[in-house]
Amino acid sequence: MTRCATIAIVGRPNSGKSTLLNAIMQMHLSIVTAKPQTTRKRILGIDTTDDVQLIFLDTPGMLKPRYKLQRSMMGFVEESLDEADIICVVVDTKKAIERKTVLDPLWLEAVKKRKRPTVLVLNKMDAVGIRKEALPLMEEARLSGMFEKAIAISAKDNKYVDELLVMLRELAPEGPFAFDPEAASDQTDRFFVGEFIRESVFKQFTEEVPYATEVMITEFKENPEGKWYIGADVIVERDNQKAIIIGAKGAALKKIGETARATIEEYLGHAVYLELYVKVRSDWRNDKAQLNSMGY
Ligand SMILES: Nc1nc2c(ncn2[C@@H]2O[C@H](COP(=O)(O)OP(=O)(O)OP(=O)(O)O)[C@@H](O)[C@H]2O)c(=O)[nH]1
Ligand SMILES: [Mg+2]
Repeated sequence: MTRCATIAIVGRPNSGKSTLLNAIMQMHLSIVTAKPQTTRKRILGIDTTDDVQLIFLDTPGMLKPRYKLQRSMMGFVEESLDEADIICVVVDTKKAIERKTVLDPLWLEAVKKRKRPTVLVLNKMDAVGIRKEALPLMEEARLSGMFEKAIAISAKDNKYVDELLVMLRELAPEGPFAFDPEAASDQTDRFFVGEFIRESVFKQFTEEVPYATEVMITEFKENPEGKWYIGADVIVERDNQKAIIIGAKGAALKKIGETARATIEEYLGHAVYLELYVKVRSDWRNDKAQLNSMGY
């Protein structure tokens, strides 16, 4: 009999959820940056080992939404929690030690009310000087009665990720596979390519620009003879942001393209010709129709 579980990966922004998904998948599936609120949609990754299939849903970091985009992002979290057989809460351990508690109001109620087997993942243990400092958090977690299991890991260094997988496989209920065992995701190459371009923008700019940027793939042509052609709109909210993205003599945009192209080519296993157009759509983050057209 096979086993199959959908696992929602949730937690604060920047706690390392996407890094964990990538460590599990052993590939760059979900974009990672040093900035919070990198992930905006639900990213699905499938790990099939022998007779157990784990379907991971990486989600945007939980926060109190201030604009419509964030409201939609939190909608993806809620949907993922509803779908999940198992919930994985990822915590930045160093920050939890500073806060002196692992129970975080940003996710506590949303996780509790689902009443699903929940695993606490104390992440970024490599950044915790003295490992013993995490013990009170473990004890607090145990006493809360909220968690089936708890584990201390470093997603970045791929430490104890295998042990976490063993835990999750044991918790997985019996049932048929939901996906082809060879599949890594249900999302399209187009989607991931857009994400890689957004990642490149997040990495290159500070402050508001990355948050005001969205990417839409406009053309995706596979070419059996040579390079594939990919055209994308890089959408910002204001003219001054457009000027920043383009940079002097187009230098900034060129760099965005070069960084993104390297990631895209590695992902697709194919050389691509990437063309980026910068467009202004004023206040798209608060515009329902615009957000809908972007899949939010
Ligand atoms: N030191 C350390 N840093 C980590 C670890 N895991 C993730 N990070 C870093 O934390 C930052 C955020 O990582 P992400 O994986 O993007 O975090 P996230 O929870 O997906 O963030 P959002 O998508 O914004 O909610 C990046 O700079 C990662 O390199 C870890 O185990 N140790
Ligand atoms: Mg993320």
